[in-house]
Amino acid sequence: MQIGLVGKPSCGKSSFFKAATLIDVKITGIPFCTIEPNVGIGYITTDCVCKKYGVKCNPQNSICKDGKRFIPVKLIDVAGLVPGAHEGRGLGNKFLDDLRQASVLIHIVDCSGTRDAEGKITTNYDPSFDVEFLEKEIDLWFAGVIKRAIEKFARISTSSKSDLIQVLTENLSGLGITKEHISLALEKSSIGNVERFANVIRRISKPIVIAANKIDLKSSQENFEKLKEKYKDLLIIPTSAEAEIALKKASEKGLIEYLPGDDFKILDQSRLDEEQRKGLETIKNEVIKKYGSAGVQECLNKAVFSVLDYIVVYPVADINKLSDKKGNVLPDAFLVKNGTTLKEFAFSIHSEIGERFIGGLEAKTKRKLGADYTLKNNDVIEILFKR
Ligand SMILES: Nc1nc2c(ncn2[C@@H]2O[C@H](COP(=O)(O)OP(=O)(O)O)[C@@H](O)[C@H]2O)c(=O)[nH]1
Ligand SMILES: [Mg+2]
Repeated sequence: MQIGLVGKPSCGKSSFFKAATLIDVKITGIPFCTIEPNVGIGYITTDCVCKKYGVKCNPQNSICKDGKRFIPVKLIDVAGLVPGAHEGRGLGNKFLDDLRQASVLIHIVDCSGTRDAEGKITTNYDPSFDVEFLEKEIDLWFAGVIKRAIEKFARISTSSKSDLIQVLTENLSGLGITKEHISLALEKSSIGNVERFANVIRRISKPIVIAANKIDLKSSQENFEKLKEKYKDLLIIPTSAEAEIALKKASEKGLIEYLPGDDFKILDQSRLDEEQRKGLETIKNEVIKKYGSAGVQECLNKAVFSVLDYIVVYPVADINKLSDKKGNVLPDAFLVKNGTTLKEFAFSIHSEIGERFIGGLEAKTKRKLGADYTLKNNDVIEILFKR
């Protein structure tokens, strides 16, 4: 699964990316400093089931720290988008292309009001304009592709709905849009109004979470309240990418105890210099006390669990030992779409396991499970298949 980070130039995309991945990327405040997208691994966090089962786990492709499981996801930091991007302004077409495979977008909004729509320094800028223009640019980009697909459909002179779905699927698959997305969108809207249809299908295939960024600044805090008031149906999470970077750095140096998404604790006051002490104090007072956390982790988690409606499933080779064949306890944590059946899950692990699928066993109840069993959050599952 891929999460796309989008927003106008200098809103803090690269900072958010760095905060989430700890990959050193260019952060400048100069618009268009990122041209090639940065791709990296960030983590979704959840309470690991090791606590519930009273075992010490031994993750292979994820991390468990103090009972918190860190599950990797791919993040993509795309260059800044400006009004007119869908027509190619500011290399907009290329940048939009970089977003094709994203399942969900985090729109980083500079809430401070100190940057205009192009990322240039200004005062009293209203960030709600960004919320609207960015969504519109993506919708218009979708609309362009959909229009071409509809023209193609008109040429093959048929009016059957399944042919329409077929043509749309072929033409839109490059945008990460599936047949299911298209069927769902056609239930809600007709293709008669292309722009509306584009909006509906974009909401389904690339929903947006808003990161109200730079929340450490006073002007951002006022603008954040206004945004929440204005867009009651949007998920808006206050973030300070800069604070998250500072906390992770301080934690790496052993200066503080910090798990992403939580509060932090200073380990030894005497090891901090004056600048560090002041910085941490500001983060505590302006960010943590007011909003609970630096927000970056919450944004990633909400994107996956609330917006995409994913759950976590732990496949094992032996439900009694809760381990794989090599004895690693709770080795894997998989993110799967809520509603996934056991057999679909088997296929997603490996096509061969899917083809040889017999059934499954659930660790807590030791119950036998059939192909149609719907996976639940935190299930520990052994899949049975013909050897
Ligand atoms: N105060 C504050 N500044 C930030 C925050 N995030 C980013 N910035 C600053 O905003 C400017 C642009 O950041 P950058 O990550 O390069 O933005 P991008 O162009 O969207 O990738 C830089 O000067 C950052 O230091 C934040 O959370 N708080
Ligand atoms: Mg950047």
